[in-house]
Amino acid sequence: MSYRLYYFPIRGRGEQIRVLLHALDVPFENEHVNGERFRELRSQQPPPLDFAALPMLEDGEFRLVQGPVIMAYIGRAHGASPSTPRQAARAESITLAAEDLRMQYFKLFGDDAAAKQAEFLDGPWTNRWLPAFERLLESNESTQHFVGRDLTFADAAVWDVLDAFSTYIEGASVKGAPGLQAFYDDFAARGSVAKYLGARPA
Ligand SMILES: N[C@@H](CCC(=O)N[C@@H](CS)C(=O)NCC(=O)O)C(=O)O
Repeated sequence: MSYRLYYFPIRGRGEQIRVLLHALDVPFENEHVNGERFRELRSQQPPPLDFAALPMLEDGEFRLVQGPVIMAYIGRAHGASPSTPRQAARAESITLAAEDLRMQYFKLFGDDAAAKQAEFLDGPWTNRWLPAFERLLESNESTQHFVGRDLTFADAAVWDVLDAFSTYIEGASVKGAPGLQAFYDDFAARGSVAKYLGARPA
């Protein structure tokens, strides 16, 4: 039975999961949850959504929420999670950092979006986040990955949040961090990822 991913019909917090599944060539079904369906899911008893929020991954009878944990679950199930406890913890730590950055990203819309975005790009984006990710890549044994020598779920999590900024925040790019830029480009060029990116809706 293939996975079923429940998320709104946008990229948001669901996209890192879609990108990871494509990177691993793992088949899955998207359930694009509209407002009415979301209300229905929230009103069902017992509630399928533990915390009344999406994304949710269904794996047969098993349902899992919390994006970063879904990423780790898929990684562990499909050989994209480090084998030692320390390296696995590093991958989780980096995935949660990507989520921290994503939370900053969500705050950059709405009232005064242009001013908030410019301030973030001049400040934390340049001074904190790009150097942190660049440093992690440089200190890893392979500069193509964040942890170890092979693809892990942390790579997909970081790639996706960088992609959200690059796509939707005017002026955001990873050009100032050459190692990160190379990682970003290499990840997007992976066969199954490139195929998905070429076909996904805007
Ligand atoms: N920590 C959770 C956050 C989940 C979350 O806040 N999801 C949002 C969409 S990105 C949601 O369902 N919002 C609808 C609502 O809270 O009513 C995760 O990473 O999955």
